[in-house]
Amino acid sequence: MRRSQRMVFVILCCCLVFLINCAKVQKEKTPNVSSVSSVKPANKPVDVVIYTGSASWLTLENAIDEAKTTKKLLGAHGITAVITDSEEDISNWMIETTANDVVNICILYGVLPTTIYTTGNTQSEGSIVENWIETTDGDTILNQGDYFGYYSSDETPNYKAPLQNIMDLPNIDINVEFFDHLLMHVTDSGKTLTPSLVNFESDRPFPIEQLGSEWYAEKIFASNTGDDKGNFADPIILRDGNRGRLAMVHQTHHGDNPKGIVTAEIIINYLLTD
Ligand SMILES: [Ca+2]
Ligand SMILES: [Ca+2]
Ligand SMILES: [Ca+2]
Repeated sequence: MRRSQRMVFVILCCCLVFLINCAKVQKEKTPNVSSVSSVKPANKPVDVVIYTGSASWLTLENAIDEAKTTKKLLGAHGITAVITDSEEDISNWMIETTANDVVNICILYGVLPTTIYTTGNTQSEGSIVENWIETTDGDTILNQGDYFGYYSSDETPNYKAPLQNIMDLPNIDINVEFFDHLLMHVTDSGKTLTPSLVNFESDRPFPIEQLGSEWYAEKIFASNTGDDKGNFADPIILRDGNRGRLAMVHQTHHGDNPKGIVTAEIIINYLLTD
């Protein structure tokens, strides 16, 4: 072989090696579609998020235990739930699931994260949580322990205004001064939908007669009369016309209640049934 022919041969060999290497790298960069999609199924947001960053009227340890119980029972029914102590997770997920045509549920333990409702009641309108429940998704805040929204996650008391601002009912008041230890009797709906619910003393039973505008008692699981005609109820699901919901479940002052199980039953047998 002449010197010039050898040079051409060497150059061709180099080009061939280069192209083979390029092909290899390209192949390695190509994602395995089936394995990616099996890890994140269609990027669907989770159904239920449970906030355990802080709690009021139950210890944080107790709240985490109840959260784990709820998550485990939901998981057994194919309902996805995430437990998080991150306020940012709550707001990001809430923005993601606002008006997505799916019922989503946020479980709180007596404390409202500042990321979805600012401290100091400066958001009488337009908070992330109010926007979230004002669509026809049927999205639901489910509160356990202290009066819904009474404390903010930075430990500032917001008192009764969050409930008033979020419901757009300026006088709504759970009458904290008068109704500690009010006995709740399980209703027929409660017996059917929440078999783990037993009669108990509620410290913040919801005063049904104060409902106004389009809010109504969608489902009463226990009340002071044991039926839908009582003046006070807990657990209860309140609904804003055909929009979102507030559920109050075992609003008790360190009460020894089956909070995690009853919450799971309400979600499985009522809110996310189908
Ligand atoms: Ca939604
Ligand atoms: Ca509003
Ligand atoms: Ca408002």
